[in-house]
Amino acid sequence: RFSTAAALEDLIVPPVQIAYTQNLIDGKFVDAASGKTFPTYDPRTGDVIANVAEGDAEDIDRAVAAARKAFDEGPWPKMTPYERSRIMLRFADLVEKHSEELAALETWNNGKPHEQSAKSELPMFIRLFHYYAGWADKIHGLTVPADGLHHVQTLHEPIGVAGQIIPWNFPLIMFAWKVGPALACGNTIVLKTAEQTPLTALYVAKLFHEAGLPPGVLNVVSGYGPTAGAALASHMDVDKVAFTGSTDTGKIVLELAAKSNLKPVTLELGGKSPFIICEDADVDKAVELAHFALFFNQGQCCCAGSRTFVHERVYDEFIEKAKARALRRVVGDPFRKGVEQGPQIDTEQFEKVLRYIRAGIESNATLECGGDRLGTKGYFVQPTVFSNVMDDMLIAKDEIFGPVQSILKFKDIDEVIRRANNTRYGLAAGVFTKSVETASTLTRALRAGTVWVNCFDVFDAAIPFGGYKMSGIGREKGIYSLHNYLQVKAVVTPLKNPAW
Ligand code: TXE
Repeated sequence: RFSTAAALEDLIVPPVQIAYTQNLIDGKFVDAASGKTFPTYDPRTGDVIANVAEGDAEDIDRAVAAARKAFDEGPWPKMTPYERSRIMLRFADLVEKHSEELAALETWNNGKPHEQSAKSELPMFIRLFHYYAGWADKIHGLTVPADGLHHVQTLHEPIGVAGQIIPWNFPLIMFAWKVGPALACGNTIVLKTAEQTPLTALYVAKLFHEAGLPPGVLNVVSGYGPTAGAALASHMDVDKVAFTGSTDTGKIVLELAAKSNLKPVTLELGGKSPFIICEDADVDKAVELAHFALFFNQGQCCCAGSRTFVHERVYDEFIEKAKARALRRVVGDPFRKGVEQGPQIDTEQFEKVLRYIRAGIESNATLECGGDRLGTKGYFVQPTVFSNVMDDMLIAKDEIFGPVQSILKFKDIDEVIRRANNTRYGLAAGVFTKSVETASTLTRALRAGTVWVNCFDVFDAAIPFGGYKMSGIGREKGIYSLHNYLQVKAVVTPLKNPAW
């Protein structure tokens, strides 16, 4: 039932050239200081598509020096907010003009369906920069009614040089979530991309300079985590670090920040989000939404609805239909029209997903469908559904980050609240019900940074996103994201006449 071998044998050639592979430091493309490069791959085949400059501590040093200079000497933080906003809007226009190449490059390097890159992620990227450009001239402090004979006000100032480390699952969107608020607030940036997906960030950073961004304001370094990433997190001249990735690496980043200069850290980490289908649910709709909640982006979403809790009254019908839907899922060359699922990002992630599938089978969960790789090359995995999943099974506890749906049965609301919250994560949750009371009870009780009611994965530039518990620290997007990139300065001035 899968769209298989034929589609995978005859791959579509991506309609884009790879123009930028060097690091972008101080407004110029440069080789790595060591002269080294590393390969970046096409996940459809595992073939190398380009060799990219391999940045390490030395390149991070150079990039931080450029960002420091651009911050301390300007012009970026000293420009009027309106001028910054104009450059960000011009950048968004240029991205729009280059959308076709960027969507092709995103899919080529990441493996996500081209329709998703072109119709959803590029428009969202542009929307995010419009949103943050709008904030640039609306950031202001307060006057404070303090006791005593003083006039008190706060200035909201940029924090300085921001170090940003992003993952590979949404290379462009993660760029926008990090770079947008930092630039709107007047900071300068050193961004380290994920080693799997360096290409689109270099392309858009080049467009930013064409739009008028001064040199040194946005520096992009490609490279590995333990070298380039760690150097950025521990750099004494970086004033703030923002990270998205695994919980284990998040802990390392926090430790490096603490051990160096105590820079503030925001973290957006892993998840094991519950998606709760109540007894009054329209089963067909619930199946479709739960399927989307888990399988979207090859299951490579930090907020994936990866524990599907189904009320016992609708459980059997749900399983039957969830299995049928997974079997209908179209897997294949992500450049082909109608393909819903491309390959996993790389061999590590592919092996990890298959390992969890084996663990599910060994722990006696019922394998309803899938369970293996698809085809013989690249990193394609069959859409997989497990039923009869118990809370203590590995597949119910760990973040699999792949197309593997785990379905669990529940009896009543109190029980499902307790079980849904029984996790070290708390990124997101989904609730599916016709009852307002049930929805309100669940949304209050669930310990997660986002609760989607009768919907899932609704992302919007204005909606804050982030985790409770070990899913992270801080919020991205929306007004909340600006706080990550601002310092508050209290200014206290004596009054001459106490009466005033
Ligand atoms: O993550 P890492 P990986 C989860 C998901 C996935 C697992 C492992 O479960 O299977 O993490 O993926 C940089 N100092 N998520 O190995 O290592 C690295 O170069 C500083 C969830 O890709 O966290 C990359 O840029 N930086 C997630 C970024 O951290 C370091 C998205 C993420 O890589 C570093 C991705 C170090 N010592 C994976 N080591 C989400 N929350 O969306 C690595 N990095």
